[in-house]
Amino acid sequence: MSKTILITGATSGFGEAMAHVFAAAGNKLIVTGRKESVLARLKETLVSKHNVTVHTLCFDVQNKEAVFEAVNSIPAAFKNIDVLINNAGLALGRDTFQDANLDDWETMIDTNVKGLLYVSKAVLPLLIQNKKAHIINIGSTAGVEVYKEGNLYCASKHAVAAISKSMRIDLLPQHIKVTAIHPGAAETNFSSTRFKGDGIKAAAVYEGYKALEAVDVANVAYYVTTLPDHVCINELLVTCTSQANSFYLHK
Ligand code: NDP
Ligand code: 8X3
Repeated sequence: MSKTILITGATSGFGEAMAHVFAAAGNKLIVTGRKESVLARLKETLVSKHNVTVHTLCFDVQNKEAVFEAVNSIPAAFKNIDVLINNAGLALGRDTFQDANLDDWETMIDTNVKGLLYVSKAVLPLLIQNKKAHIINIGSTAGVEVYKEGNLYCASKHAVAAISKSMRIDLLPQHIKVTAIHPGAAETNFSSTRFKGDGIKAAAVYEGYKALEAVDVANVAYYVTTLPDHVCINELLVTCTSQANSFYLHK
């Protein structure tokens, strides 16, 4: 049966791949991001390829007012949201605690933690009305183990793991499933953003092994939404076969 899926950070990487996977299965989509023209192109592609209904919402998850305004503007035909995917996020820098940049830390907290909270709070009344909704939070292996020079990114993803656990407890009476997906290294724009456009450093992250692709994570996100109403996958740690955890990557 067709569901309505709201995806944050749909302009690239996992979010874009999720939009394609959920659309291919005939779902109705609300795709969100910061880049209006990219969202418009994505909508055009999804509609023409999969013949689905798509609504776009352009906002920065760091901006509380913009988040609530955007969610309040969702047309009636899209308001029965079945699945919220909190995917928008980023790492900035790979520095020791003593060298890391405070602005980078603040952007990661504002995006990965506060942004996820704002979007969840704004969408929650619609999820509660739905009566059998599902929240999927994209964490990371960095939210399971802290690695060298990962300081604030790891902390922000540990927060995503903790928030997911807390949501799952508090939302039990509302019958809302909460799944935290923790991917390992995946080849997207993630490293280019982390290294601020340094393509050599970004490419080096994925050299010598076959990393996850965005579509792998999208397929996992889709899978967790296909289970019976009474079955909830609480957490999933997903790495490529060459990676065991944050520390062991066979190149
Ligand atoms: P990408 O950089 O390819 O995609 C990130 C998406 O998040 C983009 O659409 C980006 O939009 C959006 N985004 C970032 N900041 C904001 C913001 N303030 N407001 C709205 N949208 C925003 O990376 P991934 O697809 O890899 O990352 C998706 C999620 O997966 C992130 O939460 C990341 O931490 C997590 N992750 C990634 C892993 C990896 O190895 N790739 C592994 C584990 C987790 P814009 O283009 O405007 O910046
Ligand atoms: C992204 C994976 O290992 O760079 O969350 O933290 S890692």
